[in-house]
Amino acid sequence: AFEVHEIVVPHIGHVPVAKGDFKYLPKQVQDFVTQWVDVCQPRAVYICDGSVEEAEEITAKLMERGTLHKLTKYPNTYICRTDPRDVARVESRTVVCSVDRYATECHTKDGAASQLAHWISPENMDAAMQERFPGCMAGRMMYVIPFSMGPIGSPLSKIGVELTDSNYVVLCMRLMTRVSHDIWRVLGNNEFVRCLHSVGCPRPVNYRVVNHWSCNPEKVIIAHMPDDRMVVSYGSGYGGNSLLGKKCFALRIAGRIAYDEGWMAEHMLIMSVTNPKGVEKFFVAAFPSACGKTNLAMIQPTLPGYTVRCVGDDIAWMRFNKDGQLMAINPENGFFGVAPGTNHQTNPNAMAALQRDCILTNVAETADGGYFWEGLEDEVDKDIPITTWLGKPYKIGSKENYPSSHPNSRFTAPAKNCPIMHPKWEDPAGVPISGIIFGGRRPEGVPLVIEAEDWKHGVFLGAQVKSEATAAAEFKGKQIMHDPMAMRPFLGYNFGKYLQHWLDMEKPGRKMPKIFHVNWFRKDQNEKFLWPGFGENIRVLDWMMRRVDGEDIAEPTAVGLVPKEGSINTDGLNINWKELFSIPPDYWKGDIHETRRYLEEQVGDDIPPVLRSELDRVEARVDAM
Ligand code: GTP
Ligand code: SPV
Ligand code: MN
Repeated sequence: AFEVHEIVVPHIGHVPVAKGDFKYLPKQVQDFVTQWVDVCQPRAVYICDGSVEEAEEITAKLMERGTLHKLTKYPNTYICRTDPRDVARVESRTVVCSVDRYATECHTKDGAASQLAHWISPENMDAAMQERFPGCMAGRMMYVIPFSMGPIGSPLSKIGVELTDSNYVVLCMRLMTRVSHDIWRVLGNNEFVRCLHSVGCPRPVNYRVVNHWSCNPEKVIIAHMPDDRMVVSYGSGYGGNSLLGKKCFALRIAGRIAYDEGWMAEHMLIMSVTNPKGVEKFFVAAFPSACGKTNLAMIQPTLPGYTVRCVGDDIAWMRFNKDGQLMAINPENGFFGVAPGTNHQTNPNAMAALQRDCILTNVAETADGGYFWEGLEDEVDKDIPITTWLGKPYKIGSKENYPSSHPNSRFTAPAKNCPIMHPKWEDPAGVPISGIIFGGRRPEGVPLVIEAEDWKHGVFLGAQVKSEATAAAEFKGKQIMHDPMAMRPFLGYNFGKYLQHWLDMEKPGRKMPKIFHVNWFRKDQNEKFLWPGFGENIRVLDWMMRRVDGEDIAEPTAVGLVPKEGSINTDGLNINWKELFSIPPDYWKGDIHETRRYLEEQVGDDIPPVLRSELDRVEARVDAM
């Protein structure tokens, strides 16, 4: 005879804990999980520990379901095709909740709709959640992901917990942030950023799921509650909409924390350049989405004797230390980079990072189990059969089923895969910043590089940033859009206050970095780029380094300082200097008036007086051109 022992599965309410020890979680996390288990009603709860075994288990599930597909050419590398309706950030459904509308939005002129952060009232926020979250995880697993933005336990790092019903999100969060069991110990009784995500497809699902990718495009919302340090996202599984540590936490919520605490959270790469004399300087650069941060952060310099090393490619957290030096850390742990255009010519260091342990989303696949996208034509067998991101056959050079990959298809790669990571990329003290670079896609009128006259003028240069729309969000066509500081989609509070915060960074005793604006994307009459870009951008970085050292190689113009003719090394390039650096008066008159119109409409009475006087000053000079 034998006794039957009941296996006791721990429960949260009536919901079983499938993995992990709920009792081990800090009390405030237990409360957070319990609260949302009650609302979302998952079939079970899975507490992630970030281990390799866990990733293998989840990967196997995703392969079984058909969401992930193994690429046999590279170890531990997978391809994922989303529902074609869920391929980019959705700016129009990204909102910030505050009691006071003007904590989030500016006092726009005549009540014009805000393009710089979208406000949602607490009442409408409650209603939006009531409509979506009750029962939204029915029949699904709720994953509890403990993560750190920045090295675990470092004083500048911040901890978040994401609850999600997407196992794709679990795998990507493991690559993009630090997910670990150690988080619970480091967190102790402290507060954390609360992140709640659901694809919005409770079971039973009574409609066709496209590509085994669950999402709910009609009901998408990405909402932020900066006062509660909380992010709520529903309906999309894509990148910036679902990997809540990234844009939602590290920019929108952290931006607000940074405002309160006197530091900065910016959409910036971090890199260093070492010149042939062995002198190293660090730069950060803010370009709008899909405008070249990843590429610049990893460039292979074409000038001999120069070395570039990468600290980060998308987000910088920065603060002045007690010596008045601006220090930057990269809060991320991986790259979520634009695939098209990436190849061994343009970005060999990214290609090196894509040789193992990656997830590729919405790219094409070659018949021999490799990845393919626009830009890799010369790196695969010309006749090889290709399957597009939509599952259609494709041959290189053919118009049929072109493009093979979605223009916003992306790779997710661990940072440690990149061969030029800076030895200090995880240094808790950060790296010292000498220069801040703004830029955008400006086919017309804007010279290769402009240097700000001082900090105030630099803040104005940042506020002036515009760029052609890209596939990173839902905008159609190549319209030129304002994207001040490359932060339009990522603001978590009133943009006028954000500008004032930038101005307030300048204080006696602080070494203010020089500020620049670059444009790799100016075109000639035949629509050809005037500048070769990529590795050749080292020539502009070299000029900036010399400017940081005070070399007399810049001359004043109405819009800022520009290189004296010949002061950028263009040896071996076939460059039309005049065209590349010209500042056409008519273009700039139109542009500065349009910028005034934009700032007066969108920022209105919230324009800081100092910034308004910069606008007046530059406009008067341009009008006199
Ligand atoms: P997010 O990840 O969306 O924030 O974008 P990002 O700023 O990191 O952009 P990324 O470096 O991925 O560049 C996007 C596209 O711009 C790619 O298709 C690149 O090939 C192209 N690109 C990058 N640098 C240059 C350059 O110097 N010249 C030209 N012509 N194109 C470039
Ligand atoms: C961007 O759009 O700026 C990105 C990609 O870096 S996402 O994470 O989707 O925001
Ligand atoms: Mn980005």
